[in-house]
Amino acid sequence: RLMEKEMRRALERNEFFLRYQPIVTGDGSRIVGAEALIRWRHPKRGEILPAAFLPIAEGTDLMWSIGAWVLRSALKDALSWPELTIAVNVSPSQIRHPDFVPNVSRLLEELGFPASRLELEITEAAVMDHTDAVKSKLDELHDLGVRIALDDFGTGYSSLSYLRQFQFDKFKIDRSFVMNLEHEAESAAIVEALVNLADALGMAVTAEGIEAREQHDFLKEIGCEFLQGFYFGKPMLAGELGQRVLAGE
Ligand code: G
Ligand code: G
Ligand code: MN
Ligand code: NA
Repeated sequence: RLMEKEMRRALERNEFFLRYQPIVTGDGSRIVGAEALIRWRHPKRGEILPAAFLPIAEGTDLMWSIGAWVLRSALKDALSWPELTIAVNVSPSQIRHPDFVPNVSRLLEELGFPASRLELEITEAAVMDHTDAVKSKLDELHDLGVRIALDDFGTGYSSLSYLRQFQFDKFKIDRSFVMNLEHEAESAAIVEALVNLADALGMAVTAEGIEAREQHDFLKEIGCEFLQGFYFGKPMLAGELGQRVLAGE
């Protein structure tokens, strides 16, 4: 429980912060969005990645508090980037919280933030159980104009049926498929099929984890709509992203 107590204190002391990773057009020429990624600036341990602390918060009211902080902070930062879509990750327990949809709706109103510029990233784990309850919440958000993306697509075990059941606007091709696509015919074939699937379903698609030029060349060739990865930009501070946007990237 030590970590949980520390996290509560971290929230009070403002030790959490967000990095933003750019999302670019398929040709790589323009930044059209950014994904908010939480970090913890620990007074003794330095910068801690979410994998080391979010799993401990998940399922407790702490995850709700952290999630609400992330949403508010990301939307406030994104007010400075009026052309960008801001992507925010939502945990399974967060979406199940009774105040989730009202909270999103209140925040958009309070900040005057256009719903269409907010994209919520949901994993399969979040839609797997309590399917009906989650579906009606996603429908409500969708009706508000918020965009819904299915994150880490292809890594779960029944992704395709989720595409039928839920009104996702986008899916994000997991980086495990992109990582080796220049060396593995299977990975390349899967990525190409997924890009075609998005097209056939009228959905947007982002390929994640692009690190090499060969990977970009392939994705450009097959017409992948959006791209994200270290090759185009690592998760960076809000100020750095702002500079790149201002520079017309
Ligand atoms: O930031 P990093 O690349 O280390 O992210 C690791 C994982 O943590 C990713 O799966 C990402 O979705 C998740 N993550 C990062 N920031 C947040 C957040 O603000 N909320 C939730 N629920 N997950 C996050
Ligand atoms: O929410 P999601 O699981 O998609 O979180 C994105 C995670 O992927 C973050 O931890 C981010 O730092 C990481 N990431 C983004 N681009 C790359 C990349 O090009 N290579 C690798 N190895 N990780 C990446
Ligand atoms: Mn994500
Ligand atoms: Na992902």
